[in-house]
Amino acid sequence: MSAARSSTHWGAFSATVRDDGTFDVTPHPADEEPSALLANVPAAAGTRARVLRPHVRRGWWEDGPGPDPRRGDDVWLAVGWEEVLDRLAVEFRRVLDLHGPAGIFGGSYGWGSAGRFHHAQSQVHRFHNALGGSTRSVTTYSHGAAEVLLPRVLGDLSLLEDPTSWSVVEEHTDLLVCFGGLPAKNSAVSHGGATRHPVRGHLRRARRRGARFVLVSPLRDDLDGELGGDWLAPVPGTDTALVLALCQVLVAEDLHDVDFLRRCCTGTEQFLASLEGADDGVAKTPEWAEAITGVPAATVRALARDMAASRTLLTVSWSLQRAPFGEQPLWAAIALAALLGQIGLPGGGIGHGYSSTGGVGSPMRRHALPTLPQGRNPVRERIPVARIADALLHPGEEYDFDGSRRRYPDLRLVHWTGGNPFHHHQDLARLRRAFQRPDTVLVQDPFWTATARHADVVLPSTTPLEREDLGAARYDDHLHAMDRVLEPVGEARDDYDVLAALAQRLGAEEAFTEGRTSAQWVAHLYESWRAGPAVRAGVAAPPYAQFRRAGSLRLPPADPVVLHAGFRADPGRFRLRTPSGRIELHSATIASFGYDDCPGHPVWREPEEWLGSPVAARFPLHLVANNPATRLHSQLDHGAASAASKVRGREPLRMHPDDARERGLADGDVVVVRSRRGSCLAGLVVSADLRPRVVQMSTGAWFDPVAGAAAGVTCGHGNVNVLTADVGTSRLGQGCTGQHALVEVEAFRGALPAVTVHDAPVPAASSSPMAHPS
Ligand code: PGD
Repeated sequence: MSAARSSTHWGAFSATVRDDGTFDVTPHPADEEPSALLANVPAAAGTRARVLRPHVRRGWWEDGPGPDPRRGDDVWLAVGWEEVLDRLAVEFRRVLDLHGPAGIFGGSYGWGSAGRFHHAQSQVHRFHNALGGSTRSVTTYSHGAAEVLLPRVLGDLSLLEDPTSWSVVEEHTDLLVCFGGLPAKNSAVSHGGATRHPVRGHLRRARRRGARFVLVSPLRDDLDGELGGDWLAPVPGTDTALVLALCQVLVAEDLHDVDFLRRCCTGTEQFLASLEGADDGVAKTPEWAEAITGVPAATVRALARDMAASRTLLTVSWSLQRAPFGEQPLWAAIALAALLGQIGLPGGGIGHGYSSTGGVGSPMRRHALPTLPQGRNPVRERIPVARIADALLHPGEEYDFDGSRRRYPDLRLVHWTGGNPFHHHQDLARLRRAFQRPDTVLVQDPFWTATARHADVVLPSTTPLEREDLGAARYDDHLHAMDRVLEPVGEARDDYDVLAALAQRLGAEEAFTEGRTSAQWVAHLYESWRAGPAVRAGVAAPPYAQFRRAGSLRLPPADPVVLHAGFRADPGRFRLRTPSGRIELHSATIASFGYDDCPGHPVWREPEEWLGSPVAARFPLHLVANNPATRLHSQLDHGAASAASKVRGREPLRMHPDDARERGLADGDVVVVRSRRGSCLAGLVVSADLRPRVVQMSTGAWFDPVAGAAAGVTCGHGNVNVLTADVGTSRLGQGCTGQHALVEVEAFRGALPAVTVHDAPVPAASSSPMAHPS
């Protein structure tokens, strides 16, 4: 038996490792609400789903690089490390010589694992920069639309990154109106790590003080039942109409804060005129909204009055902007908060992403954390992250983004490390076609993810359990020494060592490694931090050896935030970084772009797929494809907590009892879910916690086209992204719209195929002369 400590995006823990390599996980003692996801961690130690050796796709290995329709559907050969690294070095050199560094796609988007040095994306970016750079992506799948909108409207990302602190909300807010709720499952996770999970505690104490909660979501469990909130369940995708009607009531009943609007906002006149129908002749009254949202007009009026009479905080979850026209609900809610005039008051105003992740609402630490320097990327080419399939399918084609007209680059070598686009992207059948276009796809991952299965070369990575690192995150109050809990599984290597070996073959070893081993790098990052940012922040950090022995270091608390308090008090002195220096309810800049899908002020636009659209005649159920409660994205889908949630091995799909009855379906049935783009199997869970005609299925079940082919569907396991559409939020933000799709559900009849995707694909029994038998 041995003991070790480590950290994940969903919590820090200590592990007791038995002699046979199995282990138990004990949450960090400071954690008042440890995440259930910790139960998945031991699965990382087993060999199931692990890539045990380097593998190549036969077509690539034998026929050389090039677009290939067999990619994703070819034979795997297990090969040796040295020969595969040699071949990869030749391919990197070929692409660099013929197409330049812009021909390499190194966006490599993904959450990877916690850990400051072994952070996969930082590693791959540093490696590419040592070679001359690569094409990257901008913005995120989490909040792509918000990242583009907020700087235009509020001047920066503080609403997203550092809104008013939970401790202030707990003490001051009387009414929390939560668009998209405050889902506890999401606050369990925080990028980089979360030693403590304080959100539930803050909410409980606010409730005990007498705060009232209003949940606005098609799903009742987007707010903890113990908070006793009122539940408004608008038709999915119609929140903007609801918010505009709330604004209209405030103005019509003279409840809006004229002084705040005059001092702190611009574009008020245009926005108020649009509420009365200046754009389209239609006043945005509660009756107008009722016909769209299904929320009674009287409820809207009562809520608007309550908001004006209370210290009110609006919260808008990230999920709301992960849908067509996703900029609109957020912008409309900012306008509503401005009309209420409480922005900058303790516990009033608006926040974006409270409980969309655990960190938001904990004051962000200002000082730098230990960070691997990435060098400089001379390639200026950047694509919006969720436009990857378009870029691969349409090189050279023009597109719009945030006011500029751009052209997709010609990507020849795709290198993905620490992310899983066949989990996070939409319309996976289209992504499959896109992945057949480049010359080479290289994936480094510990697991046989669907992305690995669509690669030419798969290199086995260690998991954080198999390496030493530093754990830290900008909202967390601890710096952790992450121990090596286990020996590497199979032939897995650290991403750093793999990239160093490739860099050496490409003449860039010194630039990439600076002569350090990974252990030396971890110590170096810590000591550089200790001597610089830690000193400036007044952190008394011990020398590295002492820190490692202690296991963790408590960081001093950051001061609670009341967002925009200074601006509110003196908008002339604390100007926002918008063109007007104020909150832009109408943005002349956005209006000047001439985008009909994102005009100059917040508007309601009908998405192509919603319950009021013609598509609903064939696909009459609205799917909410949200983030999962039982795993992080697709990570450790075969772990105990995730596996326990499956229904007959399929990803659960929740449906209202009325809709199940209408279709003759019962709890526990295996069903087929179809959209205009694809179909998958799912396991039915009947629940009254949804609005009728809404179904819910989480992301992250591994894409299983093999089981799908046997069942006559696109995925036999239940990856929702075979159903969702690959379109951007608008020409402004081009964000991910994976949250919503229209679907129909029916009983699955026939022999149920086994889910194959959690087991490694079988390498060819007899491989080419170059390949090693597995
Ligand atoms: P993960 O499953 O976290 O998903 O998408 P993301 O790609 O981040 O993928 C991380 C991968 O990194 C895993 O395959 C894991 O094995 C691998 N990995 C972990 N550690 C290491 C390491 O050390 N080295 C290497 N090489 N690999 C490692 C998440 C994305 O999905 C996000 S952030 C959001 S918010 C989106 N949400 C939705 C949504 O709401 N609805 C839909 N339909 N789709 C979404 N997709 C998006």
